[in-house]
Amino acid sequence: MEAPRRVEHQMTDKGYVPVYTTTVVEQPWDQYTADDHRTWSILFQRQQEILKGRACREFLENQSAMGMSDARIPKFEELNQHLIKATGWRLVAVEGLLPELTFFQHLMNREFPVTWWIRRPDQIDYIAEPDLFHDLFGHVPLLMNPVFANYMQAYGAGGVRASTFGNEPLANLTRLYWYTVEFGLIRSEEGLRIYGAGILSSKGESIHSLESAAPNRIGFDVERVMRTRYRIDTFQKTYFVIDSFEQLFRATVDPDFGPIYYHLKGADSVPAGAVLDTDQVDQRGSGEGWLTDGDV
Ligand code: HBI
Ligand code: FE
Repeated sequence: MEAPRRVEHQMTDKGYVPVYTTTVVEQPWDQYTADDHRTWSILFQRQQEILKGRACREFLENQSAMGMSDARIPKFEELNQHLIKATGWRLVAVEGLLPELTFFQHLMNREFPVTWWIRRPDQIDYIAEPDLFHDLFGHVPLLMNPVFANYMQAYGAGGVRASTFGNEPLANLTRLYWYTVEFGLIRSEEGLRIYGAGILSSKGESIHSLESAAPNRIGFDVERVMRTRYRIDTFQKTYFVIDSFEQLFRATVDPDFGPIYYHLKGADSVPAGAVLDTDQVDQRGSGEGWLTDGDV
């Protein structure tokens, strides 16, 4: 078998562009260098510290239940034993970003694609694309939770369906993923907590999302979320807050996605930082530090 590649964004004459790959590979665990394990270890320890009292209980409990630790980069096979038992999900190793439909098909089949390679030491604080740390540390623990696991599968199935409906439903669905799976907050008895993997794998945003006065924090509404634009290169201007994973699952599965797209068809999209009259506002952001370039 060919050695897995490390597929990253590439600089071209049109700027920095994402490169897609569809291959599923074996995790080449023996190829990780001492630097790779050290990067994992540094990031793991740093986030563990920050996420106490910030990440939702389901994330923290399942992370230790799976046996993830700072000692070394985990072996997917070992994690899979826990995951398969808990929810029937399974990790598959990939070389980088997948095309949307391929990504949705994996989710629909309860397979979570995890990038096999980890960022370089000079990328510790920021990398544009998903790497091993983001995918594994950020996304995988919650796949142990049965309700969240069902949401992810339903999302994938919705995505496969949406890909036959055209670009608008796909954009709507991508926004839903962004504002829930990647940047979602959840209310709990102990207070507001993080469940979105994009936040959980970022030192700065873990603090910003919960404690900063700058962003909006708005109650989750599936159609509102699907209309809301976003940008990927700065902290979010708005976070959407769910009450429970059941709410997430219900909102996206009961109505099916079909009627929602029909209802949304042609509806104006909403700028990332906007607050609407119909919003349930937990915090109206001060807007401090918001970038105004670009269309969001
Ligand atoms: N591919 N490997 C990988 N990981 C992702 O998170 C991912 C992807 N391809 C597409 C994608 N995410 C997004 O389009 C989601 O919004 C669905
Ligand atoms: Fe992600």
